Amino acid sequence: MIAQTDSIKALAVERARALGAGDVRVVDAREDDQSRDRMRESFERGDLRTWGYDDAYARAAADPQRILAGARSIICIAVPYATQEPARPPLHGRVSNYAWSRDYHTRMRELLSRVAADVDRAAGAAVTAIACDTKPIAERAFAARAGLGWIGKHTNLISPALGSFVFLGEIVTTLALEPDAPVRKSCGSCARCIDGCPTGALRGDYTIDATRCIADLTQRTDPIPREMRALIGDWTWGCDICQLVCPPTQNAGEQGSQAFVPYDAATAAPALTELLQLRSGEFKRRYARTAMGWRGAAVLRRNAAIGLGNALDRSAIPALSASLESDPHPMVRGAAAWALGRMASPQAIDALRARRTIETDPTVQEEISAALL
Ligand code: B12
Ligand code: SF4
Ligand code: SF4
Repeated sequence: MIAQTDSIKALAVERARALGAGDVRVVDAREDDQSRDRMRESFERGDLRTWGYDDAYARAAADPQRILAGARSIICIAVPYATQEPARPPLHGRVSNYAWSRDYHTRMRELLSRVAADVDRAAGAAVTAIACDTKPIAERAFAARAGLGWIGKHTNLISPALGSFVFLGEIVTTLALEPDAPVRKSCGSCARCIDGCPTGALRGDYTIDATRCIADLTQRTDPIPREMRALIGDWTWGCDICQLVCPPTQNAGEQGSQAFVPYDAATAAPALTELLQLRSGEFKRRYARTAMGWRGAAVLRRNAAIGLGNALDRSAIPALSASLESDPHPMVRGAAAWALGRMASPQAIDALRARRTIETDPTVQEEISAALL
């Protein structure tokens, strides 16, 4: 049986690499107490309160048995995705590199299912279950224990060879595969991600207040807290700053394959005044196939308004005024009001005053009042 599991591990590694994995390692599937405790502490602090994670989630995410009863090993897979950022003209938003090509959930599922099917076939039985992002499993902790890399102060897993721009995926199996050794590395005295984070989300002790992270803020479906809006800068979706400044990630370079190159400049660097007009037809055509497609068009329009408010370019006032006047979603009208308040030019003030007399939604009324203060 040992010879058989050795050859199954080698098969899984070879197949995953052939399908785009940059590294593949195995960890035993025992419950990860350290990760459970760290998650609990994080949830108690409220770091993930926008996600509704709780104690039950921490217990489940630390225990691979919840994914597959009888689990004995996890094949942890890292797929590099960094490719070159396209040029961004003024008034164009910035999109995190994980979201500017085909949705990674779909790709990772394809890769993981194909490798898992090969493992099942070699074992002569169904011995696997796959996970990527959406299932309760502490992906970074298991990846680190498997030896794919170490968890950095920006809280992402850093592979010594690939950097941190890697997606993680797991094949949980009932087979007892030979585990790999963890990487003995840490960030040492480096603090570049902490200094670089525009919102102060990173504490420096390998924890994050995710409610301050731009990646979280730009995918909220409720209004972004007012005090955080200016800190978002030109990010339309996600944020890469803490990784772009990270030395091992810089040294790794752009190792994403052609498949991760942006669909087009409009997806990776959208013109914000156009994004402000985004309706469901164009949304489905352009964004639904990416990882920024899951929160809907109004969230992207809201983010465009915030980006324009931060650009402080008065040429955007007509577009913002039109949004304030006629966007069907109060959250977007509210963000447009905020952006116009940032401009504070006579034209922007006029638009706010005009809308104040006819706006019926109390949340937008409140945004207009705050913008006029
Ligand atoms: C919720 C979530 C978010 C939230 C919260 C992020 C966070 N840091 O917790 C938000 C929306 C902010 C987010 C942002 C991003 N995310 Co996200 N996210 C997730 C998700 C779904 C759950 C993470 C979670 O449970 N967080 C709760 C915390 C407390 O637990 P944890 O992150 O699992 O890990 C902690 C424990 O493992 C513990 N720990 C355990 N043992 C040890 C040992 C040591 C020594 C140390 C120091 C720590 C430690 O420390 C870890 C860090 O706090 C995972 C997928 C998954 N199922 O894991 C993807 C995931 C973590 N995200 C991912 C990505 C790509 C991103 C972004 C880069 C996207 C972007 N560019 O906008 C950013 C990165 C922002 C950042 N600095 O973290 C990747 C990370 C890949 C990688 N290389 O690490 C994942 C794994 C998805 C995937 N399958 O590839 N994400
Ligand atoms: S992704 Fe951006 S906002 Fe989030 S921790 Fe990193 S630098 Fe800060
Ligand atoms: S920037 Fe420095 S401290 Fe932050 S994760 Fe990278 S190596 Fe670690």
